[in-house]
Amino acid sequence: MRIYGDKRSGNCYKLQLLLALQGKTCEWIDVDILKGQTRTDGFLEKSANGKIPILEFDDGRVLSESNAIMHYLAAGSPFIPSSTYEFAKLLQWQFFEQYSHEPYIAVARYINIYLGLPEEKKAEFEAKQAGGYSALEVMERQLTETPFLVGDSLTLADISLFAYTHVAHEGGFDLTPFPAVRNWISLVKDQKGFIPLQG
Ligand SMILES: N[C@@H](CCC(=O)N[C@@H](CS)C(=O)NCC(=O)O)C(=O)O
Repeated sequence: MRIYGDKRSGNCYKLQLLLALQGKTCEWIDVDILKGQTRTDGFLEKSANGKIPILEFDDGRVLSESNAIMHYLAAGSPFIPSSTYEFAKLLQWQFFEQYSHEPYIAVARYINIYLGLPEEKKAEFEAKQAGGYSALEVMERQLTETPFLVGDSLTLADISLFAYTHVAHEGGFDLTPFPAVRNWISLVKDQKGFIPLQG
């Protein structure tokens, strides 16, 4: 089993962090998205959507989408709550991450960190700010009530949202007005096995 990923990518870091928190390792194959390595015929044959991360099994099966891969890697672990309500809450946060958080905060960070904030991308970068701040407000509200997104302990929801929230400043976001989010970032960093994003 191997992961194809880019160590600067938050979506790929989700998997590295989850594995580290579980004390597990997995073979890792570096993919350079700026060199178009997700768009080669060989890669598209593995995963038609042409994005990393992907998890490839020894028999050739492939899983894509970071949050789906996390469910595979964490099956049966305490990172997935057993109560139906809490499990659905976990999914709620992962869908929120993909629709209301990542398209703003991760994309602004991509424009800044990967592309170096070129002049022709500045309007797009600015346009991502309002949506990103709205997502942070939603998180702040929850994290004022509970230490983790689904209650008292860390779940996949926290790992999914931690990936880009803790580097939100790289997308131009100031976390100063979000004390509960900042406290939650510290709580995640304090987890046994925690590893930082290596990019
Ligand atoms: N929804 C996907 C998003 C994956 C994604 O956007 N990956 C980016 C890197 S973070 C990528 O592969 N970009 C290269 C490309 O689109 O060619 C997930 O969560 O895995």
